[in-house]
Amino acid sequence: GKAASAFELFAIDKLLSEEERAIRDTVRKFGEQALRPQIAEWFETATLPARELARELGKLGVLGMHLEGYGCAGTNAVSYGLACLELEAVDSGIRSLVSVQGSLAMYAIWAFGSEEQKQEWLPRMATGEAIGCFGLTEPDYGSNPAGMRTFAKRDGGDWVINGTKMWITNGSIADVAIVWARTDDGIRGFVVPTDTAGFSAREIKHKMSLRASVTSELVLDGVRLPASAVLPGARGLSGPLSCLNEARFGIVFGALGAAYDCLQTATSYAMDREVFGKPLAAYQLTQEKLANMALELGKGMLLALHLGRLKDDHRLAPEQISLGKLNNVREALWVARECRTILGANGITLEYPVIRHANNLESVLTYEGTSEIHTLVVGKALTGLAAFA
Ligand code: TGC
Ligand code: FAD
Repeated sequence: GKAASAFELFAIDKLLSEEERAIRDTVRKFGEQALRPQIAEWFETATLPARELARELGKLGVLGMHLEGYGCAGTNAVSYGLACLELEAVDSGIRSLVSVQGSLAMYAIWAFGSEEQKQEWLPRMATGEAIGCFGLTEPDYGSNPAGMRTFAKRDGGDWVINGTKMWITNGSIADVAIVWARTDDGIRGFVVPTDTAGFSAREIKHKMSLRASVTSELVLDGVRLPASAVLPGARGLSGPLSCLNEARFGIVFGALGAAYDCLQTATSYAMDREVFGKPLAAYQLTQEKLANMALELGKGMLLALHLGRLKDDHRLAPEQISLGKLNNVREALWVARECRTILGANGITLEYPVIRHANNLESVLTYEGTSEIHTLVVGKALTGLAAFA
């Protein structure tokens, strides 16, 4: 018989424009040719060639692709989501590089920066010549960034920043860090060139997840910046949280890419693998797994596309992004683990992408707001009662 993929079964292509499909196919081809052959090695050795990759991704046009002007492509939100899905089908670490660059660092400057800051950084970040990172989380304040300790004080016309940021993607390879700090005037964002005296970054080693991604600790020890370094348009926690909305949106699609890659792998494995005299895919228990996974993938994609259409219509609310991030990452992780069982012992090796995706998705479940935090955002939307504290 003929085998269809989960997305084919749901006729997902019917919901995409010709341009959206073309962008998706271009990113998919890049992923298959330039990334997939090397990804397992980058993961195993924890050596992502991020600088070269950033330039290639810049050439591909995906860095800040959903932003307008300053060398950015200005695509719609759905296209950006599809690009995230294709990149994460290779590895969540690659999608992280693109998310942090485009949705966090570039978006912060694009949405809240001065004209000067935009001109200085955005065109070079769009080509991947300059790499950005986004420092919100601290060692003692992850889910609750309102408690941050990093402080920026005025000194004449200057700002002087002291503090530590933790778990910062691209931190030790970045040319520019967007650093969020408490001031006498509430939380503000700063554009910090990483060669500024007093700034240092240390790569975090021994990760068992997102190994094909650079994660770092940032130390700001008396970092002195001119008045022009502050992001003029961002005041209070809504500044960084608005950037998170962008990156979380990309993850709603991205996580499905990792799950899709697992399901494709497990399906073809089950058709080839013979157990007790016939293909594993011909057993009802296996088909039940495949059917339930295809359902979650298809439903997740319908949700992602619905949220994408709302976003393109400027009607997407943060709590709706939480619905998508919570559901799609949770289900993607479940799919990855279920696929792992289909591969048996082969499921635990890097010969197949499944355990790599499963391990990566543990980080995706935690970053950009943990599943518990998104549950509480949804709970607040349903009841009007905040249960965070
Ligand atoms: P709360 O008092 O509710 O709000 C404070 C201010 O923020 C506004 N706001 C938002 N604005 C825009 N978008 C949102 N999603 C917003 N949520 C809230 C709110 O209106 C208010 O504005 P104003 O003007 O009245 O001051 O805030 P809270 O302190 O109770 O916190 C709420 C909570 C827990 C949901 C929030 O703190 C949160 O989302 N925590 C999770 C932190 C998080 O996600 N960190 C991620 C760090 S970056 C990262 O992980 C990158 S990984 C990237 C990769 O590699 O892909
Ligand atoms: P905590 O906040 O200490 O949470 C621990 C546990 O407590 C979690 O299960 C959490 O859900 C739960 N919890 C917390 N509050 C509540 C509550 N009110 N009710 C019930 N349960 C609760 N951050 C950045 O700023 N920039 C980056 O680029 C970045 N990249 C990252 C890359 C990786 C690979 C990882 C793993 C993390 C990254 N982060 C980044 C940090 C990430 O955003 C935080 O890890 C995340 O927000 C959770 O914070 P935490 O680890 O301090 O956990």
